[in-house]
Amino acid sequence: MLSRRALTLLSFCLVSLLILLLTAARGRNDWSLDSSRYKHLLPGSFTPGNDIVSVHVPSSQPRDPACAHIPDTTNILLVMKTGATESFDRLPTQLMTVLRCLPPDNFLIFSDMNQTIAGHPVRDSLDTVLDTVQRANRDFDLYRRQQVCLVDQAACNKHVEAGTATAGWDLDKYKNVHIAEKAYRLRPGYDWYVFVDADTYVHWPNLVQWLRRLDPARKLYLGSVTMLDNYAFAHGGSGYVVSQAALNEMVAQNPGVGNRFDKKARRSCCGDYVFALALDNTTQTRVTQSWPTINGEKPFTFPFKKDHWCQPIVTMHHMNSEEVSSFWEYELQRYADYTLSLSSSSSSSSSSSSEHDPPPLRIKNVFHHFVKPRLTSHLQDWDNLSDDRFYLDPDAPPGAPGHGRTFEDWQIARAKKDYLSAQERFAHASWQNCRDACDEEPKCFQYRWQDGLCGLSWSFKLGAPAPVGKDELTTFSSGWNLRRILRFVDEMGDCGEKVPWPKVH
Ligand SMILES: *[C@@H]1O[C@H](CO)[C@@H](O)[C@H](O)[C@H]1NC(C)=O
Ligand SMILES: *[C@@H]1O[C@H](CO)[C@@H](O)[C@H](O)[C@H]1NC(C)=O
Ligand SMILES: CC(=O)N[C@H]1CO[C@H](CO)[C@@H](O)[C@@H]1O
Repeated sequence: MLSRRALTLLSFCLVSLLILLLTAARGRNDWSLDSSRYKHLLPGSFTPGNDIVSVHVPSSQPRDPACAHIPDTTNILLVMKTGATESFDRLPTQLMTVLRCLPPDNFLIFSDMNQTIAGHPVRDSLDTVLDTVQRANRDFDLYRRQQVCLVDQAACNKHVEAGTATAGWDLDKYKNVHIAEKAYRLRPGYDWYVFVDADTYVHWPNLVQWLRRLDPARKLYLGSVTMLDNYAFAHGGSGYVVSQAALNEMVAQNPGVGNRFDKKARRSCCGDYVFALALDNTTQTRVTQSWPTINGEKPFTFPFKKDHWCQPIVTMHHMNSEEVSSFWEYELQRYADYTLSLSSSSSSSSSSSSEHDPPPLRIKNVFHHFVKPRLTSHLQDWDNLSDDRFYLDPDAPPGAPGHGRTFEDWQIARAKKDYLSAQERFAHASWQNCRDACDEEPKCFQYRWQDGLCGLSWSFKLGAPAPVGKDELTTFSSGWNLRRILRFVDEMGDCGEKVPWPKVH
């Protein structure tokens, strides 16, 4: 007779065996790794004298069912930047969703202090900034304060007079080049390095499909182009992708690159800009425009139109925890069907894994899931961000809408003043007139009116609630020309087979 203890032990062994068998079967069905891609990264093959390139071994962890749709990511390192004032607001959701499916070796989190979040290391990116730059520099007040905080950071920051958001921002610009340097030193063997913020959403299935088409042995720096002082760089919040070749040259062949740009960072506005200067200076690599696939907007602010429709989406920005979570749920729901249909056919190991790829998620899919069900013809106390053309009267007489308010210079610059039709001449006078002006203009998809300012838009976006108005004049009114939107959707059709990935020359 078996004792109770032996029985328990036996059933435990059986259950473990069953789980092992199940996960092994699942592992074969993953969108498979093409190991030939690693060959060109073997030491010495393209960067003579480089001693720190290591070859990566795919992890054999059992896969989480929520990750069944995530293709092999082991040649991509995700590097997420945050700050101690926000890390606990943003990272837990990222770790439960977008980061959940990455093997722990595949991502690094950098901040402005050493922390752990639910066991995940968060690394201080600033400890290597030159002493001469840190000392007597108000930008580093928050950095120093955080380190002596006896309890949680939220409690320590609560009674600080200046906003911690601006203090966090002042520190942020010193991080990017050091993060790039530290990330490459810690994990030198990846094809691609993807740098994002903690409120950036990364859509992995598309990222993997896109990067598979590109050669990491070329010096590449991909992102959404922003201009500063006539210099083009990749916007950090949208995220930027740097190839092995570019980062290797910048870091491995330029020891101390972070410190060389500390003083420049102090005089600059932004870390993403300083990163671009450092990369350019050390490797002569300039940004390749990858917008709108790399994107600074999110589902509720996307300006849908021809250039925001068939394109696949890889990143979105300003996503709070709730938005990250809802997009993740959508992602799981969308790929559930593909995963099922793939699991029977993909067991033969084919190197052209692209034929097993699910169709990429395009911007229009985001419209259909998140925006279309929410559009109505008219909303009060709502700002739909209509700002392509304005109608306004800067000299509105007493009693007329817009009297006494100030218009911003950029609004006046975008105002139509000449050749006004009868309709347009009074578009600023009420939301109904503004709506009629939109209906009259063939390219207008939506309008917004408030206090003598009528805005029309050549794209459609959902927007956000506006401050509640005191009366009809101060109330924000927004509306959509639904007929025109549906006709556009119809005309664009299913976008065809060809996927407009960003052009990388
Ligand atoms: C953070 O941790 C790293 C690695 O353990 C260490 O080198 C560094 O000095 C720490 N930074 C601070 C400010 O304690
Ligand atoms: C890089 O910066 C250094 C100064 O730090 C400057 O002397 C050099 O000319 C720059 N190189 C390039 C290629 O811009
Ligand atoms: C909520 C929101 O983003 N509102 C924006 C609406 O558009 C105006 C310009 O037309 C911006 O100033 C607001 O910030």
